[in-house]
Amino acid sequence: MKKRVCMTLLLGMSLLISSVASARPASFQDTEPNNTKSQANVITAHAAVSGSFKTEGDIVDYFAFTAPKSGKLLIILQPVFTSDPYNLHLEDADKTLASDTADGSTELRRLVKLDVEAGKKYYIKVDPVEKPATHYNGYHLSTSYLQ
Ligand SMILES: [Ca+2]
Ligand SMILES: [Ca+2]
Repeated sequence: MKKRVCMTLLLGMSLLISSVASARPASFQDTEPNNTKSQANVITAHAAVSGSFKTEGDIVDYFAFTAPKSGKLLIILQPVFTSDPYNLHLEDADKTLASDTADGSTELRRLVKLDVEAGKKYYIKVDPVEKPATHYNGYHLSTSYLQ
């Protein structure tokens, strides 16, 4: 009985430690130019990004990451203001793998879920519907693995 309590306690503590260690994503601010894949801002697969479209030449924002492990990745794009519609795309070097667009949607939050492969490079494209989007008030992007 005592051993079981001890094991439960130990398991609980290790879960706590691992959740604390992974709870805080690395945070980034989008840096121009990042309008093409080759200019993409490099982020991690567990990141919190704040971005904006303050200048006219800023048409899209690209972020690149390499998947550290295989699994289902969740990407959420949330406009700062509810009046700013965005399209969200997940691409690899050659093609679009998944999209959530503002077309016909009343929901402004964009969400993409996809199985990613360890060691493969992926690109997130944040695409404002209106261009130029200099009147937009920015966005928050987050990436994380689903357990
Ligand atoms: Ca930008
Ligand atoms: Ca940009």
